[in-house]
Amino acid sequence: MSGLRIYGIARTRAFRALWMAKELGLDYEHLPIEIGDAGARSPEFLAINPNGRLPVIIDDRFVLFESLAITLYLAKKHASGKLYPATLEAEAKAWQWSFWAISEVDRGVNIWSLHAVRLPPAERDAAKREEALMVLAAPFKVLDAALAAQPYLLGGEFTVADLNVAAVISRAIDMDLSALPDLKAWLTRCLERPAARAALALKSKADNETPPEVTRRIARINRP
Ligand SMILES: N[C@@H](CCC(=O)N[C@@H](CS)C(=O)NCC(=O)O)C(=O)O
Repeated sequence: MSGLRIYGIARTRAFRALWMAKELGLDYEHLPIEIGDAGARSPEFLAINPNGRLPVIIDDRFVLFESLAITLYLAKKHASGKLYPATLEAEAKAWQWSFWAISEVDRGVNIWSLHAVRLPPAERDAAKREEALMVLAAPFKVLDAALAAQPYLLGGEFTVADLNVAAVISRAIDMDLSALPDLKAWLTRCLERPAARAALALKSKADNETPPEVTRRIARINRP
């Protein structure tokens, strides 16, 4: 046992850490904590992550929050020179794509999926869905163009940069991506990896078991 604990139900951004742990073949404990007062905002959890959000990991006694900081840390610790780039420049490119994913596309994909897939049909807001698609249009074109030139974000091999961006936009696989063929092919390729499929199975199970009131809460607490 590596002493790694991953907190957060797989429906949340904990999916990203779970995918990385599976990609690396790590032995870990998954604590499928729920959002809100029953889980991530309980006094015990706030003592670990004062943000009250998921995911967080404890690796032996090292505590880390922010999903993509977690994946970068795990990749660097366990797969330097493989999943984690060996050169300074390639490492910086992995950071570039990771920060890009969080700042440019994370929120839009989340809002789109709530109002296209996850909320009960009668509660989906078409205006929010359309606005999310408008916000995503320009960055998705950038991603599509980057992937027209090479099969993966840093070149010929799958790395933490691909895992981070593909994990952040994984719910976009349900969008009509026909105008973005290189993005679509790359996202499909990434999500078909055995580690991704195993993590996605956990995510789908958690999605299917999520009561509508939790999904409503997620839609309510989404920051504007
Ligand atoms: N930037 C953070 C965002 C974390 C986040 O917002 N997590 C959501 C679940 S996916 C959460 O815990 N929401 C519950 C809340 O804010 O009360 C990360 O990537 O880890």
